[in-house]
Amino acid sequence: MLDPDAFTGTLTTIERFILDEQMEHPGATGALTDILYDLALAAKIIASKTTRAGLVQILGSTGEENVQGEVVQKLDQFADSTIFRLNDHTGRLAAMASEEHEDFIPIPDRFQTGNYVLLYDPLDGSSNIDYNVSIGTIFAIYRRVTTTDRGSLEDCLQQGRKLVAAGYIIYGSSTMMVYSTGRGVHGFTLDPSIGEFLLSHPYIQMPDKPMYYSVNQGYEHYWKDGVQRFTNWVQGKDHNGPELSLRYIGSLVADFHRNLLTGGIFYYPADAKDSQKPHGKLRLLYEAAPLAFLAEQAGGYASDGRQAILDIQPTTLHQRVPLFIGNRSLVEKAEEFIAKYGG
Ligand code: FDP
Repeated sequence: MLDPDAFTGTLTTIERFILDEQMEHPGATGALTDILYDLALAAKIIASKTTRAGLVQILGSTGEENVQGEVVQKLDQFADSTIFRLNDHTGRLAAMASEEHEDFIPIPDRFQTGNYVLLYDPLDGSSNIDYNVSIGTIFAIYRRVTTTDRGSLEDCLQQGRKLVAAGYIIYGSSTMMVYSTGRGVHGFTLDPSIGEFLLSHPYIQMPDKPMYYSVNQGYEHYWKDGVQRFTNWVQGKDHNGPELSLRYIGSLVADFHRNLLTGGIFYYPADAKDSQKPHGKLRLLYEAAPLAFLAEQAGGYASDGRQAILDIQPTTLHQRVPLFIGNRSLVEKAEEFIAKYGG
């Protein structure tokens, strides 16, 4: 593992850092390095639009709905096609899947395929686009499991434990890319004046003492008893609760990012609000699993209330799961309440 202290006082670009990590693996082909570097490039291209969204009149919906029945925003489409177009022809991927597409996305026949699979949520938190609230991109990289033909659905439906790398880009007051290849979580902040991501947060660990709980409490009356009682406990209403303060942006990447740095728990439980979505709103493959990978790498934990998110075997591309993610002690407490009172 790279020495965390080695970065104190240095000016390290994301390219340098990714290459240094690659050199830790003597047999590495460089393909994963190049995928990560292309994602950093996608981040810069998407950030150039999110920061100028009002100016270029790109705000607003296209009027279409995506496969989730949500209104598609123009920036979603832009982010989606940017990531696809940077990755379809490189020969490093066997397949892709995006939250915006119903089926997995094969690599076009005219291009070679490679050993990795990329799953992504191009613009998460998109209901916030028009209101200048932070939004994000989430990505997950697996090794392909099939050996014949070009990539298939099977390559995309992998357990989070098999992740090779995962991360997100947050478009906020600054743009940051945070990722892990299983050797710690590292954050890079974009310096727009030079167009480079610079290492700003090496080896992120969730603080032991959490500050916030984050949940859409407007849906409280749709929750099961276990989630309700857990929330009372977190607030300190119940005996021994930690009395956390509430912060909820409603943009998963932004909520997760804040809690990663401050300590806390984000949850989007199963609720009775929409009978079409009995398992909550968030998607296992595009949201829950990659963030769970980061949480565990940062000393935290993610659960669906009953088992580790990373242990769930996906059965469909757009599968939804309840998500409890953050400090391990808090997530395990949520599991305890759910086991006892349901959730
Ligand atoms: P959005 O609908 O704006 O794209 O999964 C999408 C997501 O946002 C998450 O980013 C966010 O955490 C959640 O949905 C917010 O949902 P609620 O509005 O139901 O709280």
